[in-house]
Amino acid sequence: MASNSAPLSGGQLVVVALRAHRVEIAFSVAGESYLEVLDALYDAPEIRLVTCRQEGGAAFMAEAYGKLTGKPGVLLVTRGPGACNASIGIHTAFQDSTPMVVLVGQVARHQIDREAFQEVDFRRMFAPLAKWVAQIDLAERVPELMNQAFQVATSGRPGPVVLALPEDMLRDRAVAAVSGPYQAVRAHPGAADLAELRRLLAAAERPIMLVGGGGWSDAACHDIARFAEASDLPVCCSFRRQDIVDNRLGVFAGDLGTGASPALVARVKRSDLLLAVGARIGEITSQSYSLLDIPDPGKTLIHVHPSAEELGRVFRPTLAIQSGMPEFAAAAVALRPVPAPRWAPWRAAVRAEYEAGLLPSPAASGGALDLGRVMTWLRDRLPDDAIVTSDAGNFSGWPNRFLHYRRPGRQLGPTSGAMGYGVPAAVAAKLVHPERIVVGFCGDGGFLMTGQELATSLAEGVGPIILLFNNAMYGTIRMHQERRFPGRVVGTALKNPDFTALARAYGAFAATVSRTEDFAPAFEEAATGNRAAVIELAIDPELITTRTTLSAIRHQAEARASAKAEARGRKNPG
Ligand SMILES: Cc1ncc(C[n+]2csc(CCOP(=O)(O)OP(=O)(O)O)c2C)c(N)n1
Ligand SMILES: [Mg+2]
Repeated sequence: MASNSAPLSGGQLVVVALRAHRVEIAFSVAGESYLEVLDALYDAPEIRLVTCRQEGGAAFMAEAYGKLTGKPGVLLVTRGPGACNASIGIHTAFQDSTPMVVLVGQVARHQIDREAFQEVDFRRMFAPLAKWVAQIDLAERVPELMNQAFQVATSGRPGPVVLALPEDMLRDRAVAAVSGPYQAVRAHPGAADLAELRRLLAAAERPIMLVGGGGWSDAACHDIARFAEASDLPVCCSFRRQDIVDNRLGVFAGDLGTGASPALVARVKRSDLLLAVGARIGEITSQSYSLLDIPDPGKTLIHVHPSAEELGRVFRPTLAIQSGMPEFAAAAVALRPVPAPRWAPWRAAVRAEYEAGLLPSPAASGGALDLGRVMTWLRDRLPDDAIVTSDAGNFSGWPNRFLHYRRPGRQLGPTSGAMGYGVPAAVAAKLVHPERIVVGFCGDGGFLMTGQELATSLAEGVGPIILLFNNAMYGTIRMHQERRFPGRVVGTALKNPDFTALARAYGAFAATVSRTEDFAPAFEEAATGNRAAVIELAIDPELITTRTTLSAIRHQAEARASAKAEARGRKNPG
């Protein structure tokens, strides 16, 4: 507890609280509404203030920091416009269960409700986007509410907290005792829960574990993998959570993302017991709620989640266990393994299908730039501690399907599906681990949403490697368009700038790769330099997913449409 007898300004108290909660880094775009906080940071060089170029990028950096470290990502933005730009990262932190503390400047208290300059009622604006929103109206309450913000952001199901800071409150002076650091509160599984889990598991024929969600430490990941191995339990993971269980282990079965393997989806449907640990079993992971029936899942469902509110929310579990991930994983690994489980052939078959999926699909192979071969090379090249970040878009199917994730390496991707995540997340990851290789995957669409944060990366002297998949379109949406409205392309074609010239203008290393054999040398050159690098991959637009082509999708849609028309014609002849 740090007590100060001399009065401090509200802004200084905010920074004293940041220190008390052991904040090492904060991401910001400056604003005149919180000058007092900035000025107090001038005297706190131990907090690295990263000056970003747009609040969306800054918010994604704070989110990626939270996802990577488990500690709240701290974001400082100005009132209305700053908060609006930042909202995408706050929404992502909410959907992705990432701890984050957002400090937003606010108009002076005596001007509130006049629609003063840039005034927004942040409680209303962020109500459905954040885990908690508050405004600090009294300087003496800064320590209390900052403490509450860090507690709420990290406890139970982690998430983003927004604190509005009226500018006159930041100027007020107060004597206040600041306490910290926060202590994240998490539930533990009970002995009866664990005994019931073991009993249900022992009775199963075709069990499968699904790991996902936030709040996993490296130790918890290690423990849950050992638990799976001890009972020979196949483990899949939820959307963009592939780094929880080492993908090279014989128990790992793949991911339930947007490009999930049809074989894995079929296995999860056929399983008689699903042990979901940490995953919400959201829309993407549940393959549009098709994996399980609602509300009765139609199989034994054991759902372990840090939040009581999530358990039984959509699916009614046979056994619900409220627990933090480290607490559950430690208890699971201490359980007596189920003896000689009868599902060994089931686990082996699931794994064999995953391994078969690592062979590139014929429809998406060959060509001057063979992405299957590029990804296979990268899988072998990346060290164990590499951090892979991803934007949202169809290109992400390539790293998701072909790379091997594991701790301490990480996969940082927006389960919210927010475009623009890849570059800022890579910058944030490289700030945390400058000694590691950080590779950020982006499409041409997503890159131009937040690619300006390359400037931040150059300014901070950190060099992630950005792989830019340029197919001159919003490919994901074009794919959906061809499925629903074949041949009617609208709003999805992109006319791009010269990406390598753009990257060089930022001071980054840049190269364009259009042949398989040119990828490795370009990557090695990027990896040996210590500045940001952009490798543009000239993608054949036909290669719309890792499994099929754009024309195949269009032809299937046309065939479906004509079969439907024919059926209609038979019903109403003449
Ligand atoms: C911020 C945001 N805007 C729009 C979308 C809808 N959306 C999803 S994927 C996508 C296209 C992505 O294009 P690109 O980055 O080029 O990747 P590609 O799909 O072509 O590989 C769009 C527009 C989104 N998910 N997020
Ligand atoms: Mg694209």
